[in-house]
Parts: sequence; C-alpha cells; structure tokens
Amino acid sequence: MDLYFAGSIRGGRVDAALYQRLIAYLQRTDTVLTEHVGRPELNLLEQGRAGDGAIYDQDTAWLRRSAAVIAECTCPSLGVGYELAYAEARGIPCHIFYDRTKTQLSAMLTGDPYFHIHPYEKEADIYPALDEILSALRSTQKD
Ligand code: 6IA
Repeated sequence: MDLYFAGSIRGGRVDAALYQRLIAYLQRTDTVLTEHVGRPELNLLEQGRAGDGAIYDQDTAWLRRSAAVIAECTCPSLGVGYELAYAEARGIPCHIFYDRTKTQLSAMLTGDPYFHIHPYEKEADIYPALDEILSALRSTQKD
C-alpha cells in the first residue's frame, strides 16, 4: 500500500529520528511516499511561492493516492494539521500518534471523531499499533 507519513518539518525537527524509525518500520511491508520526512539533513528554508508550491502540489498528489495517513503529532506542525484536514475532506483514513507524556494534542484533532487517535507513552507501543492499522487497512482494501 502507498502510505503518507506526516511529521513536523518547519514546525521543528526534535522528533526527526523517531520519524525515521517509524518510516523504516512501515517500509518493511509498504511504500512510504514521504520518506524525506525522516531525513536528518532537510533544508528548512522557505523556497518562495514557486518552490513551496511545488512541494504543496507533490504532497497533495501523494495524499490523494495514499491508502492512509500516519501522522506523528508530538511536535506541533501547521503543515501536518493541514494535511490531516486535507485527507479528512477526501475520506482518506488518518491515524494520529502522539506522546502523551510530552504534549497535549490540539482539540481540533482530539475533538474530531473522524480521526483515529493513538496516544502513547513509549515508542515501543507504537509498533504493535502500526501492525494493527496495516492489517485492518489490508482487509478493507480486499473487500
Ligand atoms: O509545517 P511543516 O513544515 O512542519 O509541515 C510538515 C508536513 O508538510 C510534512 O508532513 C510534509 O509532508 C509536508 N512538508 C513540509 N515541508 C516539506 C518539504 N520541504 N518537502 C516535502 N514535504 C514537506 C522540502 C524538503 C526537501 C528539501 C526534501
């Protein structure tokens, strides 16, 4: 399956290494279209309307062809919030993870019954949850 992994870029890179591990885990069985989100050496500078427009066009095209969005939201990011709303508007399943010992998730996410919300306390808890999400997605795709 094609998956869209969403994580903070200009919102802050404090969790970049975690994104990389989660992406690598998903890539064992599926295609992560947004592999760059986990890269340590990203250019965080604005690219102007045209350069950022190319990023927007590519990312929204990837969102439209994804089986699901997996978002790590411990580090707040305007872009990730936008992507989640974009995916919801198109009926793409959205799974949101955040470390509840580090942050309080936005009420605009927690309060929206469309989103599947997965608070965790340690990274090890994320992986079995991902296994369940992937197998549920695979069974709905077969129907
Ligand atoms: O507001 P933020 O920058 O934190 O938004 C992060 C989200 O927006 C991520 O989930 C990405 O999917 C998307 N995004 C933000 N910036 C980029 C980007 N920048 N490239 C691709 N997706 C982005 C350029 C990096 C490039 C040099 C590899």
